[in-house]
Amino acid sequence: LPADPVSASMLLCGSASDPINQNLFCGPIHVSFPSGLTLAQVQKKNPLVVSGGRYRPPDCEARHRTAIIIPHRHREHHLKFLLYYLHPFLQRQQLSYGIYVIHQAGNYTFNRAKLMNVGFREAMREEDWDCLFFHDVDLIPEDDRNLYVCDANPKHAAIAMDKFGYKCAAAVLPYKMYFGGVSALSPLHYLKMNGFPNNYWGWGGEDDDIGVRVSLAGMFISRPSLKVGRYKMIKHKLDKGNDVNPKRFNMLAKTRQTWKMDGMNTVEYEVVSRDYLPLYTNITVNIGTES
Ligand code: BGN
Repeated sequence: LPADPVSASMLLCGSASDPINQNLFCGPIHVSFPSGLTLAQVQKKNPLVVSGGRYRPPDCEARHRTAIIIPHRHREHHLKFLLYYLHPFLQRQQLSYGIYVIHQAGNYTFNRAKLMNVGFREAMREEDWDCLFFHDVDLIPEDDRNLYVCDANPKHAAIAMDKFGYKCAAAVLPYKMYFGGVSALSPLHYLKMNGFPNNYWGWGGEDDDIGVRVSLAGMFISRPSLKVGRYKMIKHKLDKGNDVNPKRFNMLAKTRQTWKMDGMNTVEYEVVSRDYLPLYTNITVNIGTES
């Protein structure tokens, strides 16, 4: 490819001689939920974010290209707060980024992991992202040092949540391995584990399945420190259309047999609409029903 004359002359973000890289990181972030916040206000505060929720640092060339994938239905209120915090947070990290909201059409039982598979395919179709953050809509990162870039292994970023008293989830849950909330995988990691399962309908277990896939595919889970991987969860009631999945224990017991036959290689869906909104790309998708 011919060199782009603009970017060729631009300094890599984070270079020692990059003057705007000084004092960007402030460590802990105070997270509260201002009442009356509107998307128009969020937009106004982020003038450099362009159509589809895309951004690139104006004065240096980003070292990383990160896509944020948010599975969604009926959580507009939470999405607004997440965007309010996430846009400035990602800009302080000098990332080139895009935010994708994958909205499940219809009222059939929610399927978080399948929506992530859709997000992966649709985001990669648009751009050569080097890292994907699979992000619950109700989790707000609370520390600027929590870098939204990929590691050599799949990363579990949401390791200390207020709902678990900011303790390591392994100390709170009845099992050691927790991979829920927010995780970061490179496209290679994602394809190596055949993506995520498509058949977990309703709440629970899909994140555990994903965690098991990581190790079945011969990878490890990397984590930030407890101090840095902190998240505040926006309080909410159990969602309609996302009942606890009673089959999750049986399904989890079979991940070793199923992971190669169910995942990115079998995902089927129909994109209903794709809208490049000011703060995010909204992909509404029909993912069918349980077979
Ligand atoms: C676990 C759920 C996860 C959920 C966490 C945190 C299951 C499967 C049986 C082990 N897993 O218990 O899906 O993210 O709680 O809420 O229910």
